[in-house]
Amino acid sequence: MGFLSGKKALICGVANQRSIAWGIAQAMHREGADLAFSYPNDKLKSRVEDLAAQVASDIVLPCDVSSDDEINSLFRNLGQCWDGLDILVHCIAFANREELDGSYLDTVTREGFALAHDVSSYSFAGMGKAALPLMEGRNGAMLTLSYLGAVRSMPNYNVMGLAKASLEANVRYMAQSLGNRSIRVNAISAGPIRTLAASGIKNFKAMLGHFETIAPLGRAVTIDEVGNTAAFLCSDLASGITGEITYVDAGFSTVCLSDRLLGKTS
Ligand code: NAD
Ligand code: 0WE
Repeated sequence: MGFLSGKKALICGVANQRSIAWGIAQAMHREGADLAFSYPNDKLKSRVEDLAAQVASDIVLPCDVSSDDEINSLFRNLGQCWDGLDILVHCIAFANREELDGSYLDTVTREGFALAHDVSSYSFAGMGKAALPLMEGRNGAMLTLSYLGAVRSMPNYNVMGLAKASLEANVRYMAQSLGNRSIRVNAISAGPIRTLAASGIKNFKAMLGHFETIAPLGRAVTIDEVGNTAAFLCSDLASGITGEITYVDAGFSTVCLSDRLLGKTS
């Protein structure tokens, strides 16, 4: 019996089989959870339906998180399928592409700042709020995905870094807000992974190479590794953990100087 058996999880942010959300869905399915999925627009609907079928799910509902109406109808629709929800997984981020290329002050705009924070940070609180009636009284868990650019400056990550800083603060405030209802709220800060959101990012290959040089494990992380940690954090095995940012980054964020840069090979 898996450590998530009997749990119902909503996974938001699957775009394709490379999505981090898909790694999370597979791990949660393996551990016995029942799954539902959301998709943001008609273009992605059939792809998400096909992936959902692979993990025995036929609950696939629309939700563009930039709309309160869509967030509210997502949970109204989910309530027609399930009588409760144990796990909410948020793997959603967006900033204007032009603002992820160039120096921060050259690229940031008032509108782009608001959009990045709205879709990538507020939406977690907005979904948490709307999910609450279904999650009450079940020792539930919410999880989101962050990146080291939240707490360190990073070329080109720019306004997304600020949005991730806000998202990480959201994790702490949501954890405080929901603690007395026994709902836990956490984030995983993942190392760089080649996904749709990383495609077309300037110098991504060079960044991955640098990452592999510095990270103690000497390699990138996989969506399966993020998925396993996500499954743990959302399970009763992690009942004492809330408000936390857990790094799944092959140790990258813990390093000051790497052996490999001093020419050592072992
Ligand atoms: P991805 O492109 O597969 O997933 C991003 C998802 O966000 C997509 O499914 C997209 O449909 C969804 N999305 C964007 N705008 C939306 C909106 N308005 N409404 C609803 N959904 C919307 O890429 P990914 O890398 O799996 O990204 C998932 C999460 O992981 C993001 O929060 C990202 O910031 C984070 N992350 C990614 C990396 C990486 O290197 N790939 C590293 C750390 C954290
Ligand atoms: O969070 C992210 C990327 C999120 C993202 C990606 C895109 C590309 C397409 C948000 N909005 C958009 N908008 C688009 O139009 N990551 C952690 C991956 C990532 O993105 C970077 C990185 C890394 C790592 C951008 C610049 C530098 C590093």
